[in-house]
Amino acid sequence: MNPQSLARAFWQEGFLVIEDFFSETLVGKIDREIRSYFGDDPQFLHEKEFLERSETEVIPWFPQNPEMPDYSPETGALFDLLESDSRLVDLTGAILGDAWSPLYSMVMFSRKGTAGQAWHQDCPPEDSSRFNLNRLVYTRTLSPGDGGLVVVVPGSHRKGMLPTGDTHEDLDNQLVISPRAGTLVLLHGHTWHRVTPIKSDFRFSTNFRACPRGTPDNITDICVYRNMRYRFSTAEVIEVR
Ligand SMILES: O=C(O)CCC(=O)C(=O)O
Ligand SMILES: [Fe+2]
Repeated sequence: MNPQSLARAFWQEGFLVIEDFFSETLVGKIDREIRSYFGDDPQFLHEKEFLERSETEVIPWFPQNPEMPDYSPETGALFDLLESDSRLVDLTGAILGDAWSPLYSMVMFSRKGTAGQAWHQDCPPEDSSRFNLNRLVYTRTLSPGDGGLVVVVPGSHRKGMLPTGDTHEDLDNQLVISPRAGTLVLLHGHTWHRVTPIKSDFRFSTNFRACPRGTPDNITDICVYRNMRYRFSTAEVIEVR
């Protein structure tokens, strides 16, 4: 693995997929931990208006954040093993440059029969130097028919604002990624992306977000959807599109 050539591919396409990046044994442990945390019937924490408008149904968990009431050091340490992998650290540095920082890690759980995640950009694209990097780890292999696939438009991190339109429609030039246990997906926050509806019993991803030097910590507070801009900190639709 050559971090420099992978970083070039990332900057060309706005995303990068590396299968078998993590061992099945390690992601298997993480997968069991996530299953036991959420149980069989987790409930949504997001506000009703967000769920209705956004066509995005995820339940977040922040397993490495000691300020969360459900924090456990043992569980946090397991997620640290993924994040501190030297290959991941080197690749992140090659992409973001020196003095990048981790933002936070988040597991996103979706229940069967839910919408997945509508087309979005994780943060507003007006300033191309202000963005987050998603470092997504998948701990189980999706089978055909499971849904929960990640769809991206290659090169769209350079195309500015996601166009308005239907929240889940197929877009020209979209590319569908079908993650397997151990796959790492690096995704620029301005790249247009979505997750297809969930047909399996549940679906989750683990995201170690990071950002370049000088990026404000609240870079992902405002998310751009095709029908709105939404601010999470105030649970508010700040623009209807
Ligand atoms: O869950 C996924 O696969 C994609 C998540 C996503 O859109 C994000 O973390 O910004
Ligand atoms: Fe996203």
